[in-house]
Amino acid sequence: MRVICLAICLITYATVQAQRISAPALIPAPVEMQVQAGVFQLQPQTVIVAPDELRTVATLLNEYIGFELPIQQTSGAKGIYLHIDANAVKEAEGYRLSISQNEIRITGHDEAGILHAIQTLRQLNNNGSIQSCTIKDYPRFAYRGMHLDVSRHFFPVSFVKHFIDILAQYKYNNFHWHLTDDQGWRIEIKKYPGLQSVAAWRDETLIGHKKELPHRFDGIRYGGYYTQEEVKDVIAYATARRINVIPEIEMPGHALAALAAYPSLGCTGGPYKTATFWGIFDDVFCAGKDSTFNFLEDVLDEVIALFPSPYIHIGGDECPKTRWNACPLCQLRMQQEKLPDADALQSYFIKRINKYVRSKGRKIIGWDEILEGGLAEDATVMSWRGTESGAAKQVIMTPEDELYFDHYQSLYTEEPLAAGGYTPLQEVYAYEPLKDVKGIQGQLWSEYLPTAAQAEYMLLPRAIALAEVAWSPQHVKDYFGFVRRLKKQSIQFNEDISYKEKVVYKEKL
Ligand code: TNX
Repeated sequence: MRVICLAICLITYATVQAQRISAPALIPAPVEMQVQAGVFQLQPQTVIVAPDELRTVATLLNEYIGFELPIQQTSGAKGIYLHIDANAVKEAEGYRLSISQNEIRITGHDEAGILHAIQTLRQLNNNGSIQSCTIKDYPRFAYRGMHLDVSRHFFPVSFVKHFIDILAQYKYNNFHWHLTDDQGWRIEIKKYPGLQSVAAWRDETLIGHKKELPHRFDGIRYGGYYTQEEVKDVIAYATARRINVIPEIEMPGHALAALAAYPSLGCTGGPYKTATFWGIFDDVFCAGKDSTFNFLEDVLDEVIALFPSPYIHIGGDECPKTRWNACPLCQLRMQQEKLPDADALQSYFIKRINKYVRSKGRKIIGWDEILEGGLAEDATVMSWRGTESGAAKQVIMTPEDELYFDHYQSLYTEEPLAAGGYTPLQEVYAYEPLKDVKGIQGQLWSEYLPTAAQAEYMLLPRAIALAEVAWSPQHVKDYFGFVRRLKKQSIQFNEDISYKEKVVYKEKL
């Protein structure tokens, strides 16, 4: 009797262990998954069966799994079948994936759905063995974004593509490219060569804290910009991965680099220098001169021609009104337009640009300051200063406390210098937006990120936690389960994350 009991116990234990071992570590966690016995074994004779319009997606599948499987339109014996069926899969970007020993079937609502399924398959692939399972999956939020500031420090195209790869891998669908700021203008605008020769450069490599404080001045000219050909290349790369690229051209504030090249665009006429320290600067685009709007419209023309994104980000944040209040042309504009104060002038500025962008068939996104003085029609707001979204109808939550990845992520004493703030992995994971929003986005400001390696260090694994918040249904959220899955996957990003997942709550500091 005892022997039988022991045998049953051992068998049960072994089964439980087997199930545990075989439970695939997927991130973001899918909506529903049933694991079955057996595996699909990738073999050289395996074929991908896909209609012609899914050929590029099928090519990516090959790239991701490291095989060169033939892609054909008719069924094969042992195949991976891709097809789009919006009736079978109702949710935008959703997919169904079924894996048995004989075949893999992927049905997507759309091409994005197929691609997300392929990313899941990529995570399931274990040296050619793919666990049998069925998965039903679709995103929680329509907008899942990650931002990268390339102004404060400039990152090469190769890194930008790598960044996009990471986003695609974790089912993000928007890349917010912060291209201009006080410390450097990073996109080629053919009509204004000064943006390339002057605004793309500053006198120091690293960015100092404040003008008044001494910092490590090295006097080495620093900068760079993306040519329009490079921009096109990045957009094509992202588009193939179903990631929309949103360009940000900052206005009316954070404009010092542009003013350094074209001083007449400021209220005082300069001279100005591209900033070598971070913060908020009084010199901004002059709202009194029509030439400012002409310049910005020319810039937007080139930007719109390059970027297919339905949204163009126009900044709108942190614009001091010091110069406008002292500028006769701005005062005149306020009188003519019957604007009660400089906040209303900012609102006039954004509304005028909004009108222009809308006339080109696009919509604007702005940081939450664009709510001040009245919101421009149909504008989407990125809410960074709080968890409230104010009057805007379309809101993307970007709260600085939880979703700024330039903050420290651990209390490890050897953490590299970061912006103030402490945003550990668990805090990112725990983030829940307050109300019905369009989506959420992580921010990677780069004042303290002089190298691509450091940018990636700050990005991971927080962007992976955010991916799960953005994609997976709230009821499957489980921080410790997430960390277990992350550790299984961490081989992929080749880093020991053990200290990054240890949490000390802010209240205890
Ligand atoms: C605020 S958030 C900024 C950025 C800085 C960031 C530093 C926002 C719209 N503006 O200019 O880089 O803080 O954390």
